[in-house]
Amino acid sequence: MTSQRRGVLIVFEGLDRSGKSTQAKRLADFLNSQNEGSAVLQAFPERSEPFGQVIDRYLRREIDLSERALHLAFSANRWEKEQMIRDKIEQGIDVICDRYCYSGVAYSLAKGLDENWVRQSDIGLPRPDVVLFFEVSPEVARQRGGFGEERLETETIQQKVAKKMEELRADNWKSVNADGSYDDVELAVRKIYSEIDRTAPLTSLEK
Ligand code: NYM
Ligand code: MG
Repeated sequence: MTSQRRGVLIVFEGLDRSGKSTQAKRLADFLNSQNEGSAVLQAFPERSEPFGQVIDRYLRREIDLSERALHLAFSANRWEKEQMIRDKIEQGIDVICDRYCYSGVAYSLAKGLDENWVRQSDIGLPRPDVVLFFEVSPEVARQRGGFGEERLETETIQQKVAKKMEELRADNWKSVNADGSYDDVELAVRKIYSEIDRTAPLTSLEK
């Protein structure tokens, strides 16, 4: 048996319109151009999965959900992908997530849910090797065409989420100044990627 290096779990977090989806895709495309099949891109919510479909209908205002039910649906949607993430990483494939549990926690805290309650449902999911925190100034976000049309994309909610996300920062977080050009940001992301230490085993989210 050949021992191969494991893949890494990289999470892109930030507000709507911070450019994180664009950059998550660029990183995945870059890695696959270097070595086909070496990275997969996973967006959360993953709207094609059963819980993701419920979330999608909520965001498009087709159905209503209570705040706690919505929170659990977002978390369940991550559990729908947990085994896939662990399998890829074990196979040496990098998993690049466009949002993860930090969006889940920040949005629910912004709505006033209890912190201990909110954190429970993600405990045990794989812990990212690095969280790229996209920081964009409100002016630049506005120039990019407002936050968006779906539920949760109002400026008031976004400001509260920004504050909560700031409080979630931990030692595996790296700030990315997302006001720069797409090319500059892409280079900054690649630099952070190249510095990830993949010698230690993947861990899980704890309390
Ligand atoms: N969102 C996303 C949450 O409220 N909780 C979560 O756990 C996740 C992953 O979904 N406004 C919110 C943030 C977004 C919305 O995400 C849809 P996107 O990246 O626009 O598809
Ligand atoms: Mg959006």
